[in-house]
Amino acid sequence: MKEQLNSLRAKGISELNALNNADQLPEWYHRYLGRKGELTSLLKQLGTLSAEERPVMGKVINEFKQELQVSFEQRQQTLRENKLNQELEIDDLDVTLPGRPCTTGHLHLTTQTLRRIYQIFQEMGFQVYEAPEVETDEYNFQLLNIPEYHPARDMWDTFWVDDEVVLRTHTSPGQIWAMREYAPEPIRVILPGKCYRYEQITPRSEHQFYQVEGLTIGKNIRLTDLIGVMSEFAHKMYGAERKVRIRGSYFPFTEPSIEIDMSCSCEENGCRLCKYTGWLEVAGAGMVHPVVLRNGGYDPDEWSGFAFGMGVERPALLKHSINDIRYFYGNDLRFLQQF
Ligand code: FA5
Repeated sequence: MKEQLNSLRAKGISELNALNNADQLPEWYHRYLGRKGELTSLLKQLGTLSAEERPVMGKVINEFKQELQVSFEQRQQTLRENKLNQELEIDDLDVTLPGRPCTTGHLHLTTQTLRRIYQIFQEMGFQVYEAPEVETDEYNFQLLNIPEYHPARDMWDTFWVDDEVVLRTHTSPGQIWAMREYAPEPIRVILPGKCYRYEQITPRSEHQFYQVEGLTIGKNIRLTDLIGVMSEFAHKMYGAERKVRIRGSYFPFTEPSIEIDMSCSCEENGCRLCKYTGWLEVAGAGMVHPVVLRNGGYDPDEWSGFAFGMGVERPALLKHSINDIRYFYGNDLRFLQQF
């Protein structure tokens, strides 16, 4: 058995030293030190020895096992170091090179525009009020004086969740939420939020966009107050040189109703964005309809108010001379990084 052991040692160590790749190590380990390896089969033969020889040979085999184990670990270490050195040579890694700079992110143009709008209206005494993004038919239409089957529903191409629930098509239902919370006190709020419409995507229209609604309720509020607030907003947002145009319009929840246009950044030369008219509609507005005042809990004989609903992306288009609203949701960093 001693001879067997000596030849196994010589063979094991020479094979171990001949390995030149760390991937070959597990196979060597199984062959010599594994549960079914050559050393284990030698240990199994101990039972055939006499009682005096058995402890002596057992000790020799254990010492041999430890020797193989240590040799294995040393070889493993050497091969791993060789492999690392080879990789470093091949990769030609220069650890002294400076790292690539990380660019810091910034607010999306829509958020920047929203914050500027908040700031301007805050300076005029408006508070921000948030209303739900998923609405009922009742709030999105009926309480705004748009009953079922009313032809004015065609003004808003609607995403229906079910027969009763819609993704809000405008921020105007927030008027009812605010009135029902504040009645019978005066109100001066803006209601920002995302709106959804099942409509054709074009350079000026998205199916998902932001609006900021404004609502003022008080005694003796007039249309001239609305025009004053909108003109102040336009001049603070775009500068005094930008022209504002007021047109008569129709909304079921305001009477009278108007629409507010801004002169386009193409400076009346005409472009796709303004459909070559030189003007872009940015808001609908008007005096709150008596039916809506009543639905909100205010007596129309005593109270009056104005409301407006403006887009957010369209004012940003005008401010930065961008000619297509689709860039806002395209997530193209070459566009976003410019702002
Ligand atoms: C309304 O949504 C009314 N609720 C506005 C209103 C509020 C009137 C209060 C009276 C009183 P309109 O559909 O015109 O109106 O939309 C208002 C503004 O939202 C538009 O002027 C435009 O700036 C923006 N807007 C509307 N549709 C889109 C769209 N598809 N993509 C981008 N912006 C849009």
